[in-house]
Amino acid sequence: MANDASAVFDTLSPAVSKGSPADPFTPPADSSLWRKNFLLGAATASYQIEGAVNEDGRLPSIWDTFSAIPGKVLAGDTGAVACDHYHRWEADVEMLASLGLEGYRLSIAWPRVMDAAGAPNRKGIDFYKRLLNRLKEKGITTFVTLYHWDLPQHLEDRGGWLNRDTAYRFADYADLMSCELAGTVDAWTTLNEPWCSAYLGYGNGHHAPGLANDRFATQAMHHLLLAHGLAVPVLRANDPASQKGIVANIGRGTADSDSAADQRAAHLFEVQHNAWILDPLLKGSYPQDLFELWPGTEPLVLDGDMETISAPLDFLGINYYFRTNVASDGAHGFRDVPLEGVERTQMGWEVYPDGLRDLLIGFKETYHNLPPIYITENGMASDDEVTDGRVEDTQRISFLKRHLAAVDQAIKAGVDIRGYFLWSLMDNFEWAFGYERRFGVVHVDYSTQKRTIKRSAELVEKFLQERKAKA
Ligand code: IFM
Repeated sequence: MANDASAVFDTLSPAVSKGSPADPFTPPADSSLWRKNFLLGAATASYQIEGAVNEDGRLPSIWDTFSAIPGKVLAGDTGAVACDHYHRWEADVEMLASLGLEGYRLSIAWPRVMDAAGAPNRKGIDFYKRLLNRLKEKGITTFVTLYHWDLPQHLEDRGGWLNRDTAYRFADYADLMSCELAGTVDAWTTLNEPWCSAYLGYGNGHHAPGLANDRFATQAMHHLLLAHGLAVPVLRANDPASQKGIVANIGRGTADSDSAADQRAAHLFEVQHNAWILDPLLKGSYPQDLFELWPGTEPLVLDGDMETISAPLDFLGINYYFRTNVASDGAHGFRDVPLEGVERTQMGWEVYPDGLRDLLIGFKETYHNLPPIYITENGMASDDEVTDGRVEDTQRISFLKRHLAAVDQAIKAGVDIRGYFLWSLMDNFEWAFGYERRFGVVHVDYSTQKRTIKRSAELVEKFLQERKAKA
């Protein structure tokens, strides 16, 4: 692309490149972010922040089980306490509102709201009712994810996402939640990042439940997408006023050389990361190239499944973090070739805003029925520390600004993008990396649960105030 987001950032914000504290965040005057209907919010997920895993009838989830196995999570961390949000939710909502954030994306813990027989757990449901009602009182737009990876363990014991029945249990859960919470949810998302649930959970075992088999991954993906497809009409029937969508993490793959083999490898990378999810949702079929990469792994698909999965969506949530440079592995696949001398985050992920823009524009070209898009997660981890009561998260400020510039460029290229959620509102349990990796715009001291607003959050707040003043 001629239009390089990093270059735009450097020209428009020389103060940032030079490390000046002036105002390294506020977008340029012509940015679409100034539109007052461009939603700016923050996101979290139940297992990553709630804690209280044994309270009020919550059942164990696959992440309770997985994180208890030595060696699965860095430093043996678990989500048992996390940010103690289950008890501190009122103060956390005050904090969110005080930052002027307009949207909040949260997830419901399935094992908190239903017992093993599928009956409602009133105490768990009431927690989310109180939380969502308070968010509504504060005028905050609510995006609620039904599944952000905390599958009830009793369902995993019966095969989890390898068992087709789990998709039907998910539709029952969606039915219960949308009956109970209708009117407090602006947008429902069925699943967060099915790629992670299927591939990291069943394909390489880095996430719960920790199974490692490509055939498992494709079957788990099919049942996850089926669960989504079964839930959408249920949500539509019970809560017609809300929007319904799904959230996909997307990855940019670039080729290490101009060779046809490396170009093909980059294509296969994006098939595995993006088309595997987006094709069934938006075209009603799996990309055949996936099965070149993983021969013999075609999932069992029953008549009517693909129609169920590809029913129209009101929006598509996109989570983007980094790109991967790849080369041919000499056979049918790709291998990572990490680039040297590029900017990286605490996760080791390359900072590459152009990838977000290019993928979004590419999706618009590939999928003629692409629904409106929300960037439901974007952000970075850094080794943030509180010094004299402050957290100067300079790299994050620059990261956010550059990625928002990439979003603006995609909008200007014609992609219908309606909002952006920071990942994350606060530091939290980063899955296999435990508490070491800090993604929040608010710092959490896990020994005291003290929250400290980072500089990035202050600057987002300042921008939102300016935007409000102009409206
Ligand atoms: O923390 C996760 C989140 O749960 C899902 N998307 C990616 C984030 C950062 O790894």
